[in-house]
Amino acid sequence: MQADDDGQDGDGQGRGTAVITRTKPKVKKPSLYRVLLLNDDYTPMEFVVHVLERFFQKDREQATRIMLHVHNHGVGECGIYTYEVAETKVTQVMDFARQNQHPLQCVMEKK
Ligand code: TYC
Repeated sequence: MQADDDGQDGDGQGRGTAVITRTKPKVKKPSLYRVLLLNDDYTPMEFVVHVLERFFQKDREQATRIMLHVHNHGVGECGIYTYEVAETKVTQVMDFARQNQHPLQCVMEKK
């Protein structure tokens, strides 16, 4: 920040006002969060593929690749989002899994 400095304690016209100008742009990059699916022994593969298509806008091929990665490695990334979007995805997936009585777990972690 910088203030008026014309030595007149004002706007240069003797009226005693001061203008403060912002020199540092007030912008912050939002924190990003990974949304992850966790493997389990019971959720059907086809259900996981459907979740990835429905909530993460993956096509069948991408969804199948991610599902198999989770199946083989225990955890996998569905996408990277700002906090509120990530939180919404997790809630949607957990609600949908529960409605269908599958133990599928979805979590988020700060990048
Ligand atoms: N392991 C599950 C099975 O063999 C499939 C599965 C994949 C479950 C990914 C959860 O996040 C998951 N039916």
